[in-house]
Parts: sequence; C-alpha cells; structure tokens
Amino acid sequence: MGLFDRIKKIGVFSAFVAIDEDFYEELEDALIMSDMGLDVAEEAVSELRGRVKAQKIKDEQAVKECLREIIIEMMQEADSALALETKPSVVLFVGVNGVGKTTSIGKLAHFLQKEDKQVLLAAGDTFRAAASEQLSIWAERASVQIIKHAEGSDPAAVVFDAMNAAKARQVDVVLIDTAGRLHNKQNLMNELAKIGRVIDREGEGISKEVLLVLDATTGQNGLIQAKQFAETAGITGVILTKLDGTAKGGVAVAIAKQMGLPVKFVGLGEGMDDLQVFDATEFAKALIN
Ligand SMILES: Nc1nc2c(ncn2[C@@H]2O[C@H](COP(=O)(O)OP(=O)(O)O)[C@@H](O)[C@H]2O)c(=O)[nH]1
Ligand SMILES: [Mg+2]
Repeated sequence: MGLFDRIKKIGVFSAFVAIDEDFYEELEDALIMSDMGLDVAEEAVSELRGRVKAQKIKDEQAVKECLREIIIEMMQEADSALALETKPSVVLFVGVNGVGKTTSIGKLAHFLQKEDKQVLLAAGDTFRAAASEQLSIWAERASVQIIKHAEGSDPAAVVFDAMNAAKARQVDVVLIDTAGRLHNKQNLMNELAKIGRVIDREGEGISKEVLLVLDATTGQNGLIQAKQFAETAGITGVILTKLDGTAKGGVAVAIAKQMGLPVKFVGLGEGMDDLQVFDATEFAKALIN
C-alpha cells in the first residue's frame, strides 16, 4: 500500500477527453474543492497552461506528470525532517482543541521509540483532567515516560519538571502537549509564550521544534488558525491530521505555499502507526492520479 492511498484523488482525470478550456476549468474547480484555495489553485492551473504550451504536451499521462511537478515545486519548503540534534531535544505541540495534538504525540512517541529514542511526554494540557489521562494512555501504549501534574496546575511548571527530568534521565526527546482551548485566545497565547520561555531557560541551546497541528477536514479554516499561532508561537512545521479518507488533501499544498511552513507529518487514522513522515512526491502522486 502506498503512503497516501487513503487520500482522495482530485478526480478530473477519470473523465479526461482532451487538454482544452473545459479541462482547465474542471481542473481548477477540482483543486479548489480539494481545499487548495482559490489563489493557489489558479496559480497551479496557470502554470500548467504555460508548460503544456511550451512543452507541447498532448496526452493525459504527460499532463498529469506536469501537474505533479508543479505541486511538488509549490511544496518545496517542505523539509519533513525533525531537527532533533541535541539530547534532550524538545517538540512542542500547539493547535486548537480537537485537531489531534494528543493523538499525534502518542503516535510520534511510538515512532521515536521504535528508533530506540528515549522519549518523555509532558502533559502540558492541564485545563481538563481528561487531557492528561488521555496522554497517560498513550504513554503506556508507546512504552514511554510521562510527567503530569494535577488538573488546573500551571502548564509551565509541568514543562519545567519535564525539562529537568529529561536532563537527569538521559532522555532524547521531550514531547510537550498543550491545551487548545482556554478562557480566551489571549490566555492561550500567553500560556504558550510562558511555556516557550521555560523551554529556552531550562534547555539553553537545545533543538526545539514547534509543530502546529491542523485538522485537514477543516480545510481553509486551518489556514486562519495557522496564522494566529504563527504570530505568537514561532511555528517550525505542521502536522496535518485526519487526511484519511478526506477529499481535502489540497490543504497541504495551501499550507506549504501560503505559509511557507513545511508539512512534517500527516495523520492518516487514529491508531499508533497512523502517522507518516510527509513526502511531497508521494503526496502529489496520490492527489493527481
Ligand atoms: N481519523 C482520524 N482521527 C484522528 C486523527 N488524529 C486524531 N484523530 C481523532 O481526533 C480526535 C481529537 O484528537 P485529540 O488528539 O484528542 O485532539 P487535541 O484536542 O488536539 O489533543 C480524537 O477522537 C482522535 O482519535 C487522524 O489522523 N485521523
Ligand atoms: Mg489534547
């Protein structure tokens, strides 16, 4: 099975007749439907028109290949590797409620554990007791350690403890969960900023990734959220979740192109193994087929 078999194709090629005006119109509609966004969809089609003409492309296979190349180029920011050079390194997960932060941490813990990394989870979502319980279940499943405090306690204190435990216990990677919902947006942003300061103070000079988790099914809304978090949290990459069985895969292109943020992982289900390193070439192949 291919990496992105569960992503829906854009569909226009099933009724392909010729490279004419109708084709370009249908293609643009299909790209917009896939949540690529109007601007990016228009740009892709206009680029395709130019190349079809210049390269005298006539057949379906060649036009597909050309469109895939355009998509891959649009996503060229996408260096999917995590920068985890120091011991410990930190990955902070941010994003609104319900997008899949806690689940993605569980999956990434399992992924890193399989690479023989010592992983420590930090239950920085202290807003609800259920949040740290959910993370504990993942810690058990993935056989990794966890630091958690009582409901309502200061998330920055959890992060402080986790950073110090990581240094004392020779941990390779600390994965930090955060709340996606607080009393208001400003509260959440202040809390994330405070967590960021604790990481920097307790882990001077260490590798830090800040991954924004976005739900692919919310499509273009995800981009609006991304902009809000990008302003305060210093995002280094994106995890795009719930790409399983969604027709909205094009949002990955919109994120990479419009935000200049690399998509690092994609979530393709609720299970432990349903996290994949993002690969733009594989992705373009699955989308345009
Ligand atoms: N189908 C699918 N469901 C997911 C994926 N990632 C998370 N979920 C589900 O989305 C819901 C919210 O996830 P959760 O991790 O609690 O979100 P959080 O509030 O951001 O921490 C849960 O029911 C997860 O099982 C994914 O990649 N695919
Ligand atoms: Mg959560």
